[in-house]
Amino acid sequence: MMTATVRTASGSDRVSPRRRGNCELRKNLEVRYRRRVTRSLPLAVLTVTTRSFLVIFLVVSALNAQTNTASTANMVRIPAATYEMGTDPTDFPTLMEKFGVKRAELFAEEAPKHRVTIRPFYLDRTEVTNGQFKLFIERHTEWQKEKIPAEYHNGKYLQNWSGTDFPIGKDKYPVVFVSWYAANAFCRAQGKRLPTEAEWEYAARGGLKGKAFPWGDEMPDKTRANFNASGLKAPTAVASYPANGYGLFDMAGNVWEILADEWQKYPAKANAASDYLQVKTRRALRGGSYGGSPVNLRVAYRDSHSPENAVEHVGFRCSKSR
Ligand SMILES: [Ca+2]
Repeated sequence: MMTATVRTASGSDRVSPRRRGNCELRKNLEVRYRRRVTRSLPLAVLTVTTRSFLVIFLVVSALNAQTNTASTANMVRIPAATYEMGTDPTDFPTLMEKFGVKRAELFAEEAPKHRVTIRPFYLDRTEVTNGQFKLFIERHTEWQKEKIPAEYHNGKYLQNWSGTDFPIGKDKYPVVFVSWYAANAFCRAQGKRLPTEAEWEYAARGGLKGKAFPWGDEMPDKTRANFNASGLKAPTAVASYPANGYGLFDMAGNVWEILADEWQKYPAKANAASDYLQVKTRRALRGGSYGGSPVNLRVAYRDSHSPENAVEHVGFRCSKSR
């Protein structure tokens, strides 16, 4: 078509005026058509591209929504916050009197009270159960008690289990005799992580400000938590006591909870380990246990142990960044 038009135009002296007019008309129409195509082509490409991106975006969003819904099941969303973490030393005398404690050093690790900011995150409603941990070791066999490398536990890992079976009837009980490494591995396998101390303390407060326990300032009793005065001398099934204001169970008592953080004086510095299996330093614990005194159940109380330690009164729960 292009070749014919050029040829006609170049030979215009030899054609009649009428034919010349037709040729010019055709030429004009072709120029207009080419301009229109040239103008509309990028628009068409843009429309197709936009539609493709929209379809891809919707599919990816739907997949993400499914993933988030699945991985945050049985978790509570804790909002972003800036709060006063820990205890002021001027409160030590009052605390000593209230809890019948003779040594101020018991509270020393909680001081100074300091302001921390946390980002929004999700936290498991309950401590991780035996039933959940069994599913984990069935998929990740390297964490079974017969296979776990010696450096990741103290010789008592899953001591109360028989092979891959937890004690009969204890499906909903918190898993214990787990090391910090195994707790980490479990959370990572769920797309989660261990909570930080700052996150855990804020979540334990359940929306209350400056209160001693997840429920307020009233002293613990056997209707509120599993601790030494409950007289059970063993863990209970998770969520056997009332939840705090955020819907979290057993933030006071039942079993101590392993946290991500290295044991440090306040204010602690962020110290995310690039490889958790290389960690050698002590790690923070929170919340007290079935054997703990009321003072241990306070939201600000701190304790710690070695990362390989697997004992009968320590378990964990997982968190997840938003
Ligand atoms: Ca607990």
